Amino acid sequence: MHIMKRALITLCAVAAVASLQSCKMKTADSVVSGDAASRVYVAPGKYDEFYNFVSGGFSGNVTVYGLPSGRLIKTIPVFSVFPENGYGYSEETKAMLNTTNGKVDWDDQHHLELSQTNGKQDGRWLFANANNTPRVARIDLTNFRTQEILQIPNSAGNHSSPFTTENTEYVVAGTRFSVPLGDADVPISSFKKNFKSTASFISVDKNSGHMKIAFQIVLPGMNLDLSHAGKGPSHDWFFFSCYNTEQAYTMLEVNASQKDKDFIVAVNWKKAEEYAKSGKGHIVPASYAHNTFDENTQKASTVMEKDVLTLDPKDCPDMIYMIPCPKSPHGADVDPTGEYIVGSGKLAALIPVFSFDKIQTAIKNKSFEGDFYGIPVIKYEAALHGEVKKPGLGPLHTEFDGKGNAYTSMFLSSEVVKWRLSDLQVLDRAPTYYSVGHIMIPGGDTREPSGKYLVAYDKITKDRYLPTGPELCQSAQLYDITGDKMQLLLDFPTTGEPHYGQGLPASMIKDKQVKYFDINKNHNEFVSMGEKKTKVVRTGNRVDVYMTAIRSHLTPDNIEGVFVGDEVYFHVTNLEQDWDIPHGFAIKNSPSVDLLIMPGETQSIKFSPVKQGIYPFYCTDFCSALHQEMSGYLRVSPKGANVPLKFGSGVIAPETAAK
Ligand code: K7E
Ligand code: CUA
Repeated sequence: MHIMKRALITLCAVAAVASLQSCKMKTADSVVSGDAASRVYVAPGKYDEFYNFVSGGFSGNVTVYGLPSGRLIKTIPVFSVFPENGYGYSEETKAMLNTTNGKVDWDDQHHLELSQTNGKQDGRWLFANANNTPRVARIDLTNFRTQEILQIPNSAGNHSSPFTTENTEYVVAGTRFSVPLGDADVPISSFKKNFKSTASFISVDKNSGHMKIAFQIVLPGMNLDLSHAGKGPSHDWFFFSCYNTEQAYTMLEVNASQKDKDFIVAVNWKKAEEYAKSGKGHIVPASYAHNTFDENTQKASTVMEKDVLTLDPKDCPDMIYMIPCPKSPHGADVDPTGEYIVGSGKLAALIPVFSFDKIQTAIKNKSFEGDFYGIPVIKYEAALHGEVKKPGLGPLHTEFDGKGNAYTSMFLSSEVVKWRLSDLQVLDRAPTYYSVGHIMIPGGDTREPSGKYLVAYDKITKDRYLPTGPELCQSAQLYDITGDKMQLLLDFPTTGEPHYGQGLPASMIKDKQVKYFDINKNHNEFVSMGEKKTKVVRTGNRVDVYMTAIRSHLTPDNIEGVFVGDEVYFHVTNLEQDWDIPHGFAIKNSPSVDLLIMPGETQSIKFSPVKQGIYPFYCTDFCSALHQEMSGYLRVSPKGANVPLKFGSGVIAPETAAK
């Protein structure tokens, strides 16, 4: 009762302030100053200054925008199939989506993190998390393709992921939903006893980028929410926010908001690493898929992993400490110096800022107020640098400009609040339209923020764009943060639900983009090295079509002798060796989608005809003036018909018929 009442009062207060705020916000027009347009204008033919990688939320994929223009330049398929280029449909990429539950074609993608060296962006890889079927992906920034996807066992709601340490030693994955280990079948009401949260540390190979779960720390049942690695002096540490330390398993809205404070979980990953190496861990059975795309064979394959090394804090003293943090913290963000750790209590009326120095002193002096399942809980005051008072309502996420300032998104009061790390004074506030989630400053979670722009990713847009029925777009908003006051410059709609984003100077990666794949290095087992090498091969009811594409024809373009019930694989090699000349491939009535084959690459699609007839196929990408001519016919005959296998271009020559 008491709790309900308190929740109600909070809600009323929030509503009152929110309505006040929204009255103020109606004057959106007036907040954009006269020269905003010229500051986001990127003239035709000119490049943007930054790449902005934006998580796709329930779209499962990642989108790439240019800043400051806000122009969408790319969708990178990661966890969801992508009909546009055949990702997840083609024989080469299907295995990327394998899991222990079969092929999972969708996910909820929240956070992105760029690889780092010495705490700075190095422009090598982009990591992405999947919440729903716990996975972490690695995207190569020379070709903007997903190279690797690693499933996370003993996890659910993989939310505090994929944040990285300063040299990308580890990418982390923490459980939002606690679950019993090993997929055990237990009553839900046995949460306290059986449910665990886990923090997985995934090692990343310095050269290849290959990921491996190095160790998994098993924690009491609670909800790990977000995380960030330490920097500089706090290099060895990782900080996770958590909520539901009440350990509720039903009606969390009320039951997980009872305590005044949850925790920031401080993990000394260097210590954990030592414990893992010195045999303090336990290797336990666990099955999870590890999918890798091999550039050489141009094909994804899956290895089913069999075990994982777990660490129990009980066996590993001095590895983990809890820091009380007010009211269901969400973001856990570390400033560029590595000294300040900002917790953002979603329901708190202040922002607590912790000091790494003080945390270390508190540990040394054992300034503890008790323990949580054996993990020492540091006294709040002993860890606290200070509190930002009355920052706004519903603090979620904080980024930094590298000039001693922090910016926190306020979900409930729909604003970004700028405050100073040293004295915790609020310096400026700018409205967002509306209900901002994450914010992003290029490099804003590294040692070296660029400090020029801030992008707010908004959950609700209401009246900001032309209405499109009940489903409205979500949106990003670009602010100039070079002056004392933040200045709104631009709105641009996003794909799916944008959560976190990453931004990096275009100069860091634009000149190392792969323009086409070297056909001489194409080791796809179904490559056709030239038109003369094209063929059609029958093996039982499997038919392999080795096809080439070059402006403006497909070879072979006539195929006969295929029957209902056959499994036909089209392996299309794009022979072009020129930038921006992909060819597409689609065949009539194919339930599978299009392929989009890059120059020098081979891609394959399976087609199982269920009816006799003539099936046209064609290039789907307008590649030349004669693109419309880039087509052919497949003849499908009834099962058992007396039609010999023939293929060719021009007239089908009898000598091409298979023996
Ligand atoms: Cu705040 Cu999933 Cu990072 Cu969204 S989370 S906003
Ligand atoms: Cu090739 Cu159109």
